[in-house]
Amino acid sequence: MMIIKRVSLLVSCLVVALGAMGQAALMTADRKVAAFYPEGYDATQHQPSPIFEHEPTAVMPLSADWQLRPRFEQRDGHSVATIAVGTGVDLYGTGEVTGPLRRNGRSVQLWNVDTPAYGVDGGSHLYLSHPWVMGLRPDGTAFGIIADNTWRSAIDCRDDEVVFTSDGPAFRVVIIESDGPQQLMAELTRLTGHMELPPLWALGYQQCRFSYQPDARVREIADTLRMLRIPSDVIWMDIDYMDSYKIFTFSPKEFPQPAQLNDYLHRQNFKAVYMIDPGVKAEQGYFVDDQGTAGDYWVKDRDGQPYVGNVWPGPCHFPDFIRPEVRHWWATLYKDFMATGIDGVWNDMNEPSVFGGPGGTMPVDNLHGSEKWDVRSEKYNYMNTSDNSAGKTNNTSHLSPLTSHLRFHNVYGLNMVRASRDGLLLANPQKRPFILSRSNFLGGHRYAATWTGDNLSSWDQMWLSIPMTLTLGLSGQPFNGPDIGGFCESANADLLAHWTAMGVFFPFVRNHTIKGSANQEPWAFGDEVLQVCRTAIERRYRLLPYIYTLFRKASLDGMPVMRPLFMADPKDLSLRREDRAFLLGGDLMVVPKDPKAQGAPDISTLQKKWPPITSALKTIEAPSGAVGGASPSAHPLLLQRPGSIIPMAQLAQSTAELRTDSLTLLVVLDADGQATGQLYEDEGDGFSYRAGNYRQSRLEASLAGRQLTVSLRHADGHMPAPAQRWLRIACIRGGRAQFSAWQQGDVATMKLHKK
Ligand code: MIG
Repeated sequence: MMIIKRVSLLVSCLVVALGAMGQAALMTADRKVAAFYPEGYDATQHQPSPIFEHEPTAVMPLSADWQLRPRFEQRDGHSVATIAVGTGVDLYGTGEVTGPLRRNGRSVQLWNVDTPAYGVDGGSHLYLSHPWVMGLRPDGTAFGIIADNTWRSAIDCRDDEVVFTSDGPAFRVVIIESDGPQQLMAELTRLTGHMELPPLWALGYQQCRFSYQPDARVREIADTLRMLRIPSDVIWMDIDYMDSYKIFTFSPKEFPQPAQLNDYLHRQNFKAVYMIDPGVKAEQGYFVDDQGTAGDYWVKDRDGQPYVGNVWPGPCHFPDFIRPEVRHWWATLYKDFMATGIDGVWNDMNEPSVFGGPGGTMPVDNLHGSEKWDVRSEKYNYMNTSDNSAGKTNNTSHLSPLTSHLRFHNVYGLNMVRASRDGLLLANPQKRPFILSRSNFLGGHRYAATWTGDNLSSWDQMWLSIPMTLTLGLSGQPFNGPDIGGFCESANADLLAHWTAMGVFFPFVRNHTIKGSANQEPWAFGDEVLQVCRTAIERRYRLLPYIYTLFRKASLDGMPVMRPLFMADPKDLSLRREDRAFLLGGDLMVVPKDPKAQGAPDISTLQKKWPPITSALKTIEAPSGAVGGASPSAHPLLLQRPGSIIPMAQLAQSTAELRTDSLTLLVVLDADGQATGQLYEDEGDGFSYRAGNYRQSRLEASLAGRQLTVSLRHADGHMPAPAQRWLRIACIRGGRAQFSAWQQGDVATMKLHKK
C-alpha cells in the first residue's frame, strides 16, 4: 500500500512536470525491465514507438541495486546516452552489420542505406537499423539495451560501455536484465512482439534472379527444378515483370498473363513471390500515381511540395507510410494484384533508395506527416504505468504536423511492410502473409522477414553471412538469410557449392544473383555442384519438421532459429567469439567447411562433446546416393547435442508434399541414457492454429539395459495425428548410427548393439 502510494505520487509529480521534466527511472514489477527518461524528454518526438508492441509497464521506482543506468547528455548538438556495462562483458546485437558476431570495439551507424556489396561508408551502416545491444557477462547472465529512438544515430560498443549518439532530441532508454541470453530474447520479444508464424512454404528452397524474364523463362526454371528433382517451393519475380517498372502492373509484352503463369507454378507446387518497390512512377494516368496524388499521400520536400526522386521507373513519388491513412490506401492496392495468384511479396528499395539522392536516399529535410493526420489520436507514454490515465497524455503541442525525414528515414521500410502486411491480409484473410523486406527497424519483424541485401559473390561475404544472420537473430529478427551464392558479380562452382551446402541451414534459403552475372542455379556449374546442392537442399526438406518446430518456438518466445554457439552454454567463455560454426535450433550444430583452411580446423569445446550425424545421414540418403558422391567436402560437419531428438521427414519435392506421418528420429542419448525433442505440426498455412488446430508433441527416449524406447507424446493442440504414424529410430553413438525398423504407432523400440 505504502509503495503503491509512493509510486503514484512519483508518477503524478512526473506528469505534472512534463515539458520541463527531470531525469527519471522506473522499473517493472518483476524487476526485469527498467525505463530511463532523460531530462526534457519529449514523447511527441519519439512516440508512438515502432519498437514496442507492448510498452514496458514500469511502475516501481528503480531499486538501488539496479546495475545498468544510462547517463544522458547533450553534446555538440547530439543527444547521447552512455551506459557503463562493467568489465569482461561480451557485446552482441546492433542489428544488421558487417564484421564479427562479437561487437566489442565496433561502431554502427543507424541510417538505412542501399549499399551494394556493403561498400557504402565501409559497411558501417546497412539496410536495417536496430538500436539494440545485448550483453553477456562472464557468469552467463545477460542484459539488453534498447534506445527508443528512430532518428539518425550511432551505436558505439566499447569494452566497458555502450554509447548511443543521436541527431535527434533526447530519447529514452529501456534496459532488460535476465538470467541468460535465452531469457533475454524472450523478454525482448515480450516487449517488441513476436514474429508471426510464417507459412510452411516460406521455409522451403527458393529460386530467384534479377530477373527471370519473360514468363517463359520462369516456367523453364520451374520445370528444370522439378526435372532435376531439386526440392523447391518458391520462384521469385524481380522488378522486370512490371510494365515500365510501374508497381502493381505487369509487362504486357513479357508477363501478359500473370494469372496463367501463377497457375502454372501452382500446379507444380510452386509459390510465386513478386517484387513491389515504394517508388511510384510520377505519371498522370497511372492509377497508383493518380490515387496517391488525389489523396495527397506523398512524402513532401522542404517546401511542402510532393517530393520527386529517381528510382527504376525514372521520376517517382514516395508514399508517406508514416501516416495511417497512407498505409491504409497502400494496403488496398494489393487486392487485385494478389488476386492474380501471387503468394508473397518482396518489398525492395525501401531504405528508401533514391538514385542520385543525397547519400543515396531522399533529403533529410523532406517532410512526413500532414495537416490531416490527427495526432491527438496517438498515445504517448511518459511513465508507462498500469494506471493509464496517469501515465499517458494527449499533449501534442510540441508536434508540428510535418516532421523531417531525419526522424522517419529509419522506419520508412518498417512502415511500408506494416502496410503491405495489412494489404496481404486484406486480399487473402485466410492465408499467412509472407513479405520479404530489404529495409526494416527494431520491431519490424512483426511485419516481414528480411534478407541481407546485395552481398558479393565472394568467400569473404559467404563467411560474413554467418555472423550477419546470427546478429539479426539476436536483434529480434529471426527470419533472415543472405542471397545464397552472392548477389553482386558472378559466383563460381566452388563458392556456390559451399554456400548452398551451409546456406540450407539458415532460416531463409534463397539463391539470388544480379542482372548480367553468370547463371547461378544449382545446375549452372555442372553435375558435381548440382549433386552437392541437391543433397544440401534435400537435407533442408528432411529437416523441415525440426525447422518448422523452431519457427513455431521463435513465434512464441523469440528464440532465434539460427543461434550462436554460446547459446548452448552461455558460461563457456571459449564460445563467445565463434561465428563460423553455428546452431540451427538448440540441437544441431553446423560447422561449415573452409576449402582454403590449412591444417586441422579449430575445434570448439562443444564440438568435441557432440557426435556427428553423418553416418545416419548416409543411410537416410542412400537411395539418392548423394553423400560420398562428388564434392562431399563442401558439406558442413553436422553435430547433434547429447540428450536431443531431431525429427526428420521423408524426402519431399516441395512443402506441399511434405508429410509427417513417417518420421526418422535422430537420437543422441545423454550420459543418463535420456533424450528429448519437440515436434510441432499444423496445416502449414492459414490461422486455424490460433484456435488450437495444431499438434505439439514431445519426443522422449530412454534406455533400459540395451533396450531403447522412443515415444511421441501429444502435449498440446487439438489437431489429430496423421491417420497412421510410422517411426524409426536412428540412434547415434560416437560416429555410428544404428537404425530400428519402421514401426507403426507412437512408440518405437530397438535393441542397441554392444558398443
Ligand atoms: O537497384 O530489383 O537488393 O535483390 O534483385 C537494385 C533489382 C534493385 C536490389 C535488391 C536485389 C534486386 C534488385 N534491387
